[in-house]
Amino acid sequence: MTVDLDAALKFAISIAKEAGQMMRDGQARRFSQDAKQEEKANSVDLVTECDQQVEKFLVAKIKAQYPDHKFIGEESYDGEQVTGDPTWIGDPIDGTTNFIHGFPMVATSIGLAVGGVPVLGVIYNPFLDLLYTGAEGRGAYMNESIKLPTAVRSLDSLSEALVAVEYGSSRRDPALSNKLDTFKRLTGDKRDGHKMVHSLRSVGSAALNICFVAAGQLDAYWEIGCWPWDVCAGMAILKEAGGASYAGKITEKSFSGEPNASIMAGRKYLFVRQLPAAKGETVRAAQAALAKQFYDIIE
Ligand code: 2AM
Ligand code: CA
Ligand code: CA
Ligand code: CA
Repeated sequence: MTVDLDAALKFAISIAKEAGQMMRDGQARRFSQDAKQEEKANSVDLVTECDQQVEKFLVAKIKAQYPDHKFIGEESYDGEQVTGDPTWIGDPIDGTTNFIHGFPMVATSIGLAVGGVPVLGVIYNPFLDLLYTGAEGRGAYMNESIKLPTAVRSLDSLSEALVAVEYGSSRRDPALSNKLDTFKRLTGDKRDGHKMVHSLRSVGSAALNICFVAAGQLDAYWEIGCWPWDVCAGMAILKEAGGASYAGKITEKSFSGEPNASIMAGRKYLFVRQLPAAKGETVRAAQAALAKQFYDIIE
């Protein structure tokens, strides 16, 4: 089944904008009613009525436009696997905790995978009116006019990097301690044997983190625990912006050949931005070298 990506992109942008309006309205309504949210797995894994409304809206629009395509989304997920069929993979609200608090790092994320590979992504932050898009062979853009990446500086070592991380919704030890240990190894002083990256950022939206890496505004994003709806759209955008996605269990082989692995490779991810090709080295090799420095710290 072939998909007209130009038409699909136009369609995805239009439903993302509509979803954005639902999110602005939903947030205003929540604040005026002092609405409460539901807890899923625990008291930091939250969902609102708006998450569910937006997902229902996306499903209905996609089913009407593409009756032969599949859909996987966070709020209706029931164990579906990503197959080779055209599959829309969406997160109605990425950054639900931010949405609840009114912190404006919130987005709707709409991706399309064909053959198990993300080929199209639309990520819209309605609170800052930021739209990130990408489709295979067509480049990646911010607000439909600014081509990504906007900034490509050299980056000789991970210690020069600005890196996104998140705390996730599982706060149990030893998983949390392991994560915090990694944060320490990344940020700690060189004299104590740590990497001393420029800093870590935790803005609370996986989709937006990947967009910032695609734009070159962040150097890398490391995550454990992502689901396909957190990364599908972002991976399509990042690939078109010349960035690299490393997914799943990392072995030496992960750093050879093409990155941008399958979205079901596992729940660990590392995203690296576009880099300038230096001294006869390819961009891919430079990105792999940076990823390797990362994995020497975290694996
Ligand atoms: P959500 O808002 O759609 O739930 C902040 O923690 C970011 O990580 C958000 O993008 C959030 O998505 C996502 N997230 C939620 N639970 C997670 C988990 N267990 N592991 C990794 N990311 C998670
Ligand atoms: Ca969630
Ligand atoms: Ca999410
Ligand atoms: Ca979500």
